[in-house]
Amino acid sequence: MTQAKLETEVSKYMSYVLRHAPEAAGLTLDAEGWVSFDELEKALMSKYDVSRADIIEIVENNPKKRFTLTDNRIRANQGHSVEVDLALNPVEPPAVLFHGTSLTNWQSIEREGLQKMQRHHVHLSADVETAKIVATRRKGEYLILRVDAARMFSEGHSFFVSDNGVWLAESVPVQYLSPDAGTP
Ligand code: HQG
Repeated sequence: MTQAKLETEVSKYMSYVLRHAPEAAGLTLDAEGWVSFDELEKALMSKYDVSRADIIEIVENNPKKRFTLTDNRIRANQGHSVEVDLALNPVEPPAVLFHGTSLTNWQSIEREGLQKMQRHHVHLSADVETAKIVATRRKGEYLILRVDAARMFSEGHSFFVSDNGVWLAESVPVQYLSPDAGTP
């Protein structure tokens, strides 16, 4: 395996462990999702041929900055399904946010709005390109939704932003959604 391939595999495993299944690596997250970096390092080294320097590089070079490593602790910045409280403060969002999904979800989204499903929040992005990347990772035709975040915020809904710039909301009721013009 090339070094680049190995780093991608380790990074994916880190997302899996830190977001969804810490017990798979014998780890326990604290209430805010942090785990000792030494313990994570031990778990990764028992599974992969990586050094501490490699792991630090994976964290630093991660294209979406998925992890924060500080004070010898590490956590995933967003995307959890396990119970954690990231202790994010509500903030005013940009006027418009985007969500990319698959077109087949539209009937159900039209009925019940965007729901957080297995995660803690609905994930939104400030730019349409990111939404398109998320959408095209799914099978079939994609759909980009535009969220009227300004109106949603002014009508009392809270927004949060993760340390790596993903916008988060509890849900997005359908009256704030419209298909983006760029959608096929
Ligand atoms: C859909 C990646 C039917 C929703 C990305 C999505 C993101 C509904 C799916 C992050 C629905 C949930 C999250 C409804 C929502 N009816 N379908 N009422 N409400 N959905 O994976 O946003 O690379 O939990 O549209 O960049 O796709 O992992 O969310 O298609 O930030 O760091 O239900 O994952 O980040 O899927 O992706 P997900 P997502 P990472």
